[in-house]
Amino acid sequence: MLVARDSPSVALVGNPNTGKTSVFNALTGLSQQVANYPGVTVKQVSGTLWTRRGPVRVTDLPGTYSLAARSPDELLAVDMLLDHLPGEQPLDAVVLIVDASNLVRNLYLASQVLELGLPAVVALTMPYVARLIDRPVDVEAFAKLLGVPVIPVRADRR
Ligand SMILES: Nc1nc2c(ncn2[C@@H]2O[C@H](COP(=O)(O)OP(=O)(O)OP(=O)(O)O)[C@@H](O)[C@H]2O)c(=O)[nH]1
Ligand SMILES: [Mg+2]
Repeated sequence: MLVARDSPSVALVGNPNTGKTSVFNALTGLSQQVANYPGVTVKQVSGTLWTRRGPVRVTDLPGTYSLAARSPDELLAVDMLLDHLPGEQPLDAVVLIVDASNLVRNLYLASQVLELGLPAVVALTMPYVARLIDRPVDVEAFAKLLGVPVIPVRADRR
């Protein structure tokens, strides 16, 4: 796949089945497989997001529950984050994909990734589902708590 090198590099990081690939497809226009079960993405895939300031390299990663990887695909996601993947350029920023309907479970990885200190933004997926189950997320309070911007998205609707 042809992807701009030497442009800023951003990875989509999050728990399994949180909408990472849905966000990736929306940003890049590619059609990587999306399905409603964990473990769909098993290796890193990169694409290009065209912005007014030029191309950004966006990488979709397998899901992981923590930085202590327990499977080969989790390890790949963690290695990418820690700049341990040969041939991959270091990340300039991270987009944390957080499932609003599973907020507490997602906080474990989110806090570990934020501690790495890379510039980060949270894409809060499934906000509508969170409201349906009567657990809406206070986006402003959540952003204040994490110290990074939080953007609610309907990833499945681009
Ligand atoms: N309702 C709703 N569904 C979503 C949203 N984002 C993603 N989905 C659905 O959630 C499921 C998982 O989406 P994926 O994009 O495959 O998730 P992933 O994080 O890439 O999953 P893995 O690669 O297995 O870790 C799919 O059925 C999507 O259609 C959202 O914002 N709202
Ligand atoms: Mg995926």
